[in-house]
Amino acid sequence: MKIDIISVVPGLLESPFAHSIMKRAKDKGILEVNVYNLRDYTTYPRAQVDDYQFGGGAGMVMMIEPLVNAIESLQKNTSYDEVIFLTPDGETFNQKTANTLSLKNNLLLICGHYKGIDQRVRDHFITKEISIGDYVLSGGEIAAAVIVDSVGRLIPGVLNNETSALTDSFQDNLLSPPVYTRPEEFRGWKVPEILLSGNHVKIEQWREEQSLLRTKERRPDMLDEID
Ligand code: 6GU
Repeated sequence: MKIDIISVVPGLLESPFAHSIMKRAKDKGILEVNVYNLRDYTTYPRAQVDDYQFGGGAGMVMMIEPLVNAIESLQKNTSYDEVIFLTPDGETFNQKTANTLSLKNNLLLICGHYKGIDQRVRDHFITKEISIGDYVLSGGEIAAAVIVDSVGRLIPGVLNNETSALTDSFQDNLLSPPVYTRPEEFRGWKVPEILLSGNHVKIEQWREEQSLLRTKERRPDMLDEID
C-alpha cells in the first residue's frame, strides 16, 4: 500500500513511521509513506498557502490553488482509492474504517490547518473526510499519523503471530482481556491461577469472560453494536 500525505508541516511526520511496526512494514516493502510539502505547490510569493476568509471572521483558510496543484500533480502518477481530508468535522475514525482502508492500494491524506481548507476543494476532490475524535488538534498531521499507524498494521504481512491483530481490542467489538507476564508473583500480587494451568480451553473461556466483563464495565455502548 502507498499512502501519500500533503502537509504544511511535513517535519511533524518524519518520526512517527520510522520505528517499530511501521518501520518494519516500510522495510518489508509492504507500506510506502511519502510526505509532500504543500508550499512546494504554491505559485504565490513567499510560499503562501493560506489567506483571509471571504465574509470576514477570525482564522486563515488554506487556498484552493496550492491544494489542487498538489493533488493533481500527485494524481498524475497515482490513482488513489480515496482522497481523505483530515478534519474535526469528518466522520469519526474507528477500527471498522481502519479495516476497510487497510484493503486499499493507494491513499492520499490531506492535513488541514488554520480554519480549514477552501470548501471547493472538499466539494470537488475529497472522497472521504475523517476526524479522529471529538477534540480539536492544531493540524491534521497527528491525525494522519494515527490513521497510517492503525491502517498500516492491518495490511496483510505487517504483523506476525506475536503481534496479530485478530486479538486486538475493538476487532470483535470487545475490549481485550487482562494480560500478565513474568514473574508469577510480585509483592504478593499473583497472576490468575487459570493462566498457569496449561488448560487452553479453560484459558480461552476465561479470556472471553474477562473481555465481556471489561467491555460491560468500560464500554457498554460497544455491546449494543454486536450483531
Ligand atoms: Cl483529523 N484534524 C484536526 N485538526 N483536529 C482533529 C482531527 C483532525 N480529528 C480530531 N480532531
